[in-house]
Amino acid sequence: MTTALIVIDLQKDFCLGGALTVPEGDTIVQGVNALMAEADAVILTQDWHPAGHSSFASSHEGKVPYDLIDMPYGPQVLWPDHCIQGSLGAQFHPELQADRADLIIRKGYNPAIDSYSAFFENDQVTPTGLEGYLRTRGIDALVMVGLALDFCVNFSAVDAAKLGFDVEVREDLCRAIDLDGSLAAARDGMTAAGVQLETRHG
Ligand code: VGL
Ligand code: ZN
Repeated sequence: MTTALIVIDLQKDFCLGGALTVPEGDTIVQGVNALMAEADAVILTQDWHPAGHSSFASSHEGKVPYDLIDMPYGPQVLWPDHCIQGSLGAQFHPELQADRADLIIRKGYNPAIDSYSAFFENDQVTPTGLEGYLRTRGIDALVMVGLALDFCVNFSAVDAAKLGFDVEVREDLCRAIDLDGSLAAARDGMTAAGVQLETRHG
């Protein structure tokens, strides 16, 4: 098998002091760097929203972060403004060895649709192009790490499994937001989709 390491959204805004801090997000960086050495390919995803993005609570009158709204494509959690294109918060964690990446895939750039998954926007049909990249490189197995386990890692892993890739999520190299039981639901959904949840220490 040819294996790609997919590092999801290891960006400043999801780490300590960021706009949408994932608890302990910083603590996975060194372990992720170490895994890069073992992979046939290294791919980073980068959450990359235009200002005023429809997933921001600030774009909806009377709404606050973590409210849930109905979008034309389904329910959507509203977030604090985060990962705005070109902003400091959208940059990768400074200790992440981003220079090791073969590909950086950006997502969430469509003002009207959020994109948790590295493969499809939240309408679940608009592709990001990552599937074609992986297939044309002959990559058939994916190891996923990053932030947040219950949102972007979850959606990316489930989509990848549905597309037929062999998918392992290294839970020890992920951290979760855990909103209203989202972590337990994500674990169940990933397992049901055939994603292998792995934890390794040391
Ligand atoms: C993410 C919420 C909003 C993530 C991105 O990377 O999990 N979560 N945008
Ligand atoms: Zn986002």
